[in-house]
Amino acid sequence: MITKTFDVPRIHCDGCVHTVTTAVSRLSGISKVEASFQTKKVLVEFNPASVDETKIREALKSAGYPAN
Ligand SMILES: [Cu+2]
Repeated sequence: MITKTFDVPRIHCDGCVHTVTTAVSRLSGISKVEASFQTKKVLVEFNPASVDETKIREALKSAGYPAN
């Protein structure tokens, strides 16, 4: 497993946290998603054999929350 933290400045409330968590969790190979509106960060634990950073960034972007 790889753990990676993304900076996602558009996260500003629990609704955003829910949207982002759902969008990333939908990908296969994701074992943990922890989003926070206080820090505007999304921690993702994933299996690099199934998914990669690019796919996670695409999922965030298409949900309306592009990562820096
Ligand atoms: Cu929000």
